[in-house]
Amino acid sequence: MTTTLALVQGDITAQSVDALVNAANSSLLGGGGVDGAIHRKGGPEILEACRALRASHYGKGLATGQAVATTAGRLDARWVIHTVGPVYQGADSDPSLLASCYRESLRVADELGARTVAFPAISTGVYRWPMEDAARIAVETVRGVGSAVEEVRFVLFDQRAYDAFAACLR
Ligand code: AR6
Repeated sequence: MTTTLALVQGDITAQSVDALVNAANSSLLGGGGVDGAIHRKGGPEILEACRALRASHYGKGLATGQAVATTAGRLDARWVIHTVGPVYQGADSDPSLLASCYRESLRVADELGARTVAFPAISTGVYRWPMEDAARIAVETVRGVGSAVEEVRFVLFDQRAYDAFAACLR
């Protein structure tokens, strides 16, 4: 089955999907940007689930490029898939780690049986990955993954991000 790629400009926490992807950090204990918005709107159940995951599996933190799911709390979704994007480091950056976030998130989504998945533009905020490059990596990776997910929805916060993703989809 082919996965449909959709683009929306807006707030990822307002999406109604099976799974929302969170641009988290390795602590899994929250932060700013998308992460802050997801925890604020989803409520304390998500943080509780993250703490439990840390205690059981990720005492040293979730590695960059990996993904793990929790409840979505009060969000209009069944799961939040937390993934840790790479911090942009200019020429020393490793695009395969950013690609891995999309691939691993979709692998987790498949395991869960999620049919609709919303992604933010991972690593393009606090982690400073240039938007055009991040958009290309995101679109190419999702297109290349064989997943049972029916719809991947990229939810872009502003016009510039939307335009960058739209250019890659054309
Ligand atoms: N919905 C959709 N996109 C958003 C939203 C939202 N509500 N809020 C911000 N964005 P960032 P990162 C966009 O910083 O770069 C956190 O503190 C934003 O404009 O959320 O992967 C974590 O805890 C940008 O384009 O994630 C980590 O420490 C994109 O989402 C660190 O930030 C990603 O920005 C992760 O940094």
